[in-house]
Amino acid sequence: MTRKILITSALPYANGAIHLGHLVEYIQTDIWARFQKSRGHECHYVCADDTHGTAIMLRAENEGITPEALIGRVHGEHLRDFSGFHIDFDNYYSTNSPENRTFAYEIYAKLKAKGKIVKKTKSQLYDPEKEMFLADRFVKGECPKCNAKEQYGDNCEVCGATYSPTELKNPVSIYSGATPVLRDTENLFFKLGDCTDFLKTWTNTPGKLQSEAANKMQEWLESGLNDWDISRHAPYFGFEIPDEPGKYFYVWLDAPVGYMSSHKNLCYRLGLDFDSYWHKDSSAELHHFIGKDILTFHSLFWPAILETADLRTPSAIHVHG
Ligand code: B3M
Ligand code: ZN
Repeated sequence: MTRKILITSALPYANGAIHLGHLVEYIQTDIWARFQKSRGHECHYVCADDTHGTAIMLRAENEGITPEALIGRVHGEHLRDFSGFHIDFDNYYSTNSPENRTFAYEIYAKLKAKGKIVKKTKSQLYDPEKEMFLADRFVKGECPKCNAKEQYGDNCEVCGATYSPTELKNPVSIYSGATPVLRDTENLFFKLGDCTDFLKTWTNTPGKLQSEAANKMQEWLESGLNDWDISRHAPYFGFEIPDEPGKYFYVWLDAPVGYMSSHKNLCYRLGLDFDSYWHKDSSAELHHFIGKDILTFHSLFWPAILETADLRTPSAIHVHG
């Protein structure tokens, strides 16, 4: 029987070069894709650059160019390096594409219509000189537990403590060196907790995850799932959220949607039936190859979002170290 198989590797960030660590993943995925193709299956291997977020915006600013110019240049560099290693993508696209905007908006509209988006105000660190909110890794200070200096806002590399950036002692913004102030901000959250039963079943379905990955996910599920903050404030390079001026989708909301967009763009070029792969009861297979650091995004947030948006969920997530 001919299987329909869609294969992806994680989308590399568009703020730096491909290195050997990346190739661990692309080469193994490429081997698997070639194997499935050689067996005569209808098989496509798609990927894209992950182009949004603060890091890319600031990198462009430092280079004195627009984010669009930066991601355009990096796209060329990534393609050159992948083809140099014979990584044979059927499509290599970009998350800053019209398809990706359309899908991100459609999925968000669906989540909202189902009452799964809520607004909440939280207190966040703000750089008064740069006039922007600071993500966890953009503030440094002293660890609240062991007082080690020069630690990021999410965890301490000396004692391993995890904390929120507001707990850092003597915090400074890594952009301007200014002392951040606390500001209330209204953010949009996806009610991930409502998907707990679905995710318990999904992560334990044989074949979805390796047992080590499934076990790791049980820890998250047992400790309870928090609502997921999917919005970021301007200035931000990404897609502005419909009817929410000044708020943008957090890069991790539209990044996995990039798998769909790259596939959609391929289907358009080859005249293939995109919906037959992505509708809720599709018998086509969807395989994601990823590194372990991004497991939660692929085995919790992504299936939860697909399920809530009435789309198919992944057949399997293949995780490497
Ligand atoms: N760009 C993070 C990373 O490269 C991220 C992957 C996106 S996959 C949808 O580790
Ligand atoms: Zn510490």
